[in-house]
Amino acid sequence: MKKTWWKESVVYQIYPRSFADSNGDGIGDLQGIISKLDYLKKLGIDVIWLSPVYKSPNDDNGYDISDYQDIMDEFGAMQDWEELLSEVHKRDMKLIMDLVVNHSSDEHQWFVEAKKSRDNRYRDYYIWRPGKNGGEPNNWQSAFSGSAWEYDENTDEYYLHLFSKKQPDLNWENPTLREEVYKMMNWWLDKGIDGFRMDVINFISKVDGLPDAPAEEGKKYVSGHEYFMNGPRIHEFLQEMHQKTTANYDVMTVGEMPGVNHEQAKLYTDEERKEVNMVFQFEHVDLDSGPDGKWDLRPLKLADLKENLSSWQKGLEHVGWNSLYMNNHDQPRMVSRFGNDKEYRVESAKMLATLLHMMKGTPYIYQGEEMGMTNIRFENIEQYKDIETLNMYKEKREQGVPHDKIMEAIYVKGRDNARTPVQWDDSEHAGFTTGTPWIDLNPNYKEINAKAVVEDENSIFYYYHKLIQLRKQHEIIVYGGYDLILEDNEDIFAYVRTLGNEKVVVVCNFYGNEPTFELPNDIQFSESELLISNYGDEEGTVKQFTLKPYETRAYLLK
Ligand code: TEU
Ligand code: CA
Repeated sequence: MKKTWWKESVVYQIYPRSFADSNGDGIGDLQGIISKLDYLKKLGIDVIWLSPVYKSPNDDNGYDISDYQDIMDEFGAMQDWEELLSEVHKRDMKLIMDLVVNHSSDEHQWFVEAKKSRDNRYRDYYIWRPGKNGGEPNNWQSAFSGSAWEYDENTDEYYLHLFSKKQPDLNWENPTLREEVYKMMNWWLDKGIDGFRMDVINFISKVDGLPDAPAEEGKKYVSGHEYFMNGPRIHEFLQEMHQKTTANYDVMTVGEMPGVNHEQAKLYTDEERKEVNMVFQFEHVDLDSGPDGKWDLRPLKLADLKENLSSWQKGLEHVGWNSLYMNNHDQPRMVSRFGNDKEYRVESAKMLATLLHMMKGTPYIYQGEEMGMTNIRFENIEQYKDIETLNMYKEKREQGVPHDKIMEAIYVKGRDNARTPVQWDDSEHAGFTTGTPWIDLNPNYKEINAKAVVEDENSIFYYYHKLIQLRKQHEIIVYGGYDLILEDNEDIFAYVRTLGNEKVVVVCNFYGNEPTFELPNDIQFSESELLISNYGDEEGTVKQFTLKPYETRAYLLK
């Protein structure tokens, strides 16, 4: 397996709106990020993934772009961005940008033109269709509720939007549009960025004819995902994109791919195929969703998580590459979702971090994860800002679903869980802003904040720092093989990494019980070294020990 910098790196995701506000308008910005670069350097991360900072009306907080080559007013100006890139590089870190080209904003000049007439030269940059039987062209639903089609009276046609009606899908069947995208990508690459995270990039190839999806009882609109996820030309488009842009630079690419499985991911990330370096998969963050999607809550079974993460580790063990994440701006906070954010918040945060960072792949840390930030429970719906949440709330209330039932789903799965301002210290507004924050803070910022963790040598922050250092010190953590052990144990997630005559045994207790770990007899060794643990007063040996609640240990065996 070829050694490369992006396989050996740890990435930190910044959601700029909620990261740090430098000018008191209550909205995070680029100068705010610059002021925190030393904190990130201290954590030890290598790469920053910056969620969109381009001009946007913020219908979907920047994932609706109205100018791909200019900076959002609220975040600053292009010279602020140039300063950020230079300050990141000065600290020997790298910066990757978010590429959102499945759709643009409806306020992008291309769409403003396209709406003017059916024969406008930009018309086919988007996906327009006449209505059918007096309604939408097909029965697909938008990810943000309702139909995936919006009627345009002026030209008497509908346009497709898999997300909000202000996010019209771009028409990748149009080679002129594709060339526009590649030109824009090269413009950013020539500025010296170190790669792209590609937003729902496996949605860009749709099935010809955009057929109706099979109807579902009692539903006017249905997902239709089989007609736009991993579509017929997706590999062709990704290979063309790579060949015309990133192939010419020493950069990394990670494709966000809802609905991808590990067999498909092997094709997307096989280095011989030159498509993307790695993908963000969703299977592990869908295990606690029922058949009706994310809001249909289902308790997570550890057995499912063990099976799924292991299938990805084995699936891409020799060809392709994994991303390793449990948090981002779309997912609830991992310590609340997979751990215990009450009496074992610190222990379980460290246990989850160990589980991920000792696996094979590139780890991603989401802002605030390194201090164990938790989910939020706002009392009223007006405190929530996310379009996905607000549209769902409105739709379900119209269907007569009780307020409290909807709020329960929002508390567990809402995206605003990850979008409350980063908690820098225990001063007013947690040091995020001197003004009124665009979204309320989590009141626990008094106890959970960056100042507190930086001052506490036993904090989650320094635990992540140590995990990052271990990855640099031990090649086995990056390039070693993976094997699940104790498959049937209902409390413990344990696995072994192997490289040459070395092994790393990782043991994670997922609950508050106190199970006993026994090393399988077929794992032979002559010496063992404890690499990391979250309690610090280890009893027993790697061959057998009893785990405390949410205890984790990693041993190096030779
Ligand atoms: O997310 C794609 C996506 O599928 C998410 O909408 C996810 O499925 C959902 O949010 C789960 O709650 C990307 C961006 O990460 C997201 O922030 C954008 O809203 C979306 O694309 C549209 O650009
Ligand atoms: Ca600001």
